Amino acid sequence: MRLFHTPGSPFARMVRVALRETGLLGRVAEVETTLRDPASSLLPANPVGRVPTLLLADGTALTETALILPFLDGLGGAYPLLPLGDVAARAAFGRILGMMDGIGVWNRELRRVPEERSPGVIALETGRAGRVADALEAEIAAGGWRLAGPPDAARIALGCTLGYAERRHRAWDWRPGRPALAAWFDALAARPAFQATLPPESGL
Ligand SMILES: N[C@@H](CCC(=O)N[C@@H](CS)C(=O)NCC(=O)O)C(=O)O
Repeated sequence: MRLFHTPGSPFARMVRVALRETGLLGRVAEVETTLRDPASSLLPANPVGRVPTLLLADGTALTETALILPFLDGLGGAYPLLPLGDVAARAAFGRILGMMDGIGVWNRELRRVPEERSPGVIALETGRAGRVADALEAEIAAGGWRLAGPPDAARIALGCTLGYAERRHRAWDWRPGRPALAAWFDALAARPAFQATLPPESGL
């Protein structure tokens, strides 16, 4: 199997962290690719052209993080990323994916030339990210989101989302007023799987 990724993608990083945490990395070759590029090595495998894309041995291209992580669970890793029947774990994972989607939209706006940016979109996504972060701060301060043992899909997704904000979307200063979330993130980010997949810093 081959995992197409780019070093800056928070979604691809979720899969890369999961492969390391579950001990499945030896079964998947990580292939760095390019995005929004007609010559991308990814396009012959997946016309959608997005990462993460997991290319299976029979040529099937599995895309979407929310589909790839459950597929990895079927490979018999060290522990389940999304335990079967655990609706709360899926809800938590889905919420973080929604948060990351919104930050991605916000980041895309900021990469436009200033006169093409939509203040309305930026305000909407700033509000969405802040709302979710505030909910997380309250939950963690109340003892939720414990970091005992290796992280499940939701924890991996949240670590990669905040890691994206730290290094590739610094327009969002998420730490002030959220000490529990900040301490939680710092503890998770110290894990070897996160350290091995740090995204490059961008100018934003
Ligand atoms: N919903 C997708 C989002 C993946 C995604 O947006 N990937 C970005 C990189 S972070 C991408 O490949 N963008 C290329 C493009 O939009 O052409 C998932 O969860 O995997």
